Amino acid sequence: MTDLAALTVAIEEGDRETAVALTREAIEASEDPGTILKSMTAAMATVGRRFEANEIYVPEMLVAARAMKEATALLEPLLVGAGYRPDSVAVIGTIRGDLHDIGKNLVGMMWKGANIAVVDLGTNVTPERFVAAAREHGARIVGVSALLTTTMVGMRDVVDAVRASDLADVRVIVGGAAVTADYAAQIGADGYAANAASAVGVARSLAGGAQAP
Ligand code: B12
Repeated sequence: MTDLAALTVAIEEGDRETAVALTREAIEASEDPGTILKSMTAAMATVGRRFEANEIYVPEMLVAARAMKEATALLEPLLVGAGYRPDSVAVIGTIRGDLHDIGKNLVGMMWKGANIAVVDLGTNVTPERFVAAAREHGARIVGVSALLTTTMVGMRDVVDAVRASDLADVRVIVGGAAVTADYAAQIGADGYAANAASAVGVARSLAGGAQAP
């Protein structure tokens, strides 16, 4: 059995090599991907707490995030699964001014795993780009991520831009550590999910069985 506690520590310490090796080992040992993922996200929670307590600074947070990204990339094929046939399309991105993308990437992976085609716009995405990409790809879902209290206010602009466009069937789902269900309701978003697993149910119910073009 893989030492998943050691995986958590490796990510916290930004030890990419160990994090990747332990993730490979866990996958080869057929550990449940959800359990592996939990041990990774636990590391990010600790890193956040330590940053807040001024025990670590941005560089340490950055190396931890890099270790996390490399390790989660190995999990993607397992989370997405084989025989992927999309039945709706989502565009997803991190809001303008915000560079955090780990949570957004996980939501994208879970959506792909749920047969939703995902167009990932990356980070620092303007409302106009969300709308243009949704139109271009015939998306039913626009997923917006924000991790900062200073950037989450921009989510309202995405909702407003979608409403002001000709995309009447597009539903906006918001999430990210800074966002709450109350805030989502306040800005008029159609959906909110606190984590990548619950984002699947929310997207499915809002996509309403629309077919990919
Ligand atoms: C890693 C990290 C970084 C990395 C990001 C690297 C990367 N590629 O993402 C780096 C070092 C770059 C960084 C920079 C900064 N960071 Co930072 N960062 C973090 C940290 C430690 C972890 C975030 C993370 O990846 N979590 C793990 C993922 C899995 O969780 P998640 O993002 O919340 O996503 C889940 C849910 O929220 C949800 N979700 C997420 N997105 C979406 C989208 C949709 C549509 C849905 C439905 C759901 C959903 O599902 C996800 C999976 O379950 C957090 C602390 C924390 N606990 O959040 C601070 C944190 C977010 N950062 C913080 C700060 C202050 C900063 C900086 C301003 C620091 C600085 N002084 O420069 C900069 C800002 C840079 C910028 N312009 O964006 C603060 C924010 C405070 C606030 N409330 O505004 C935090 C909370 C740390 C703290 N406790 O103070 N950071």
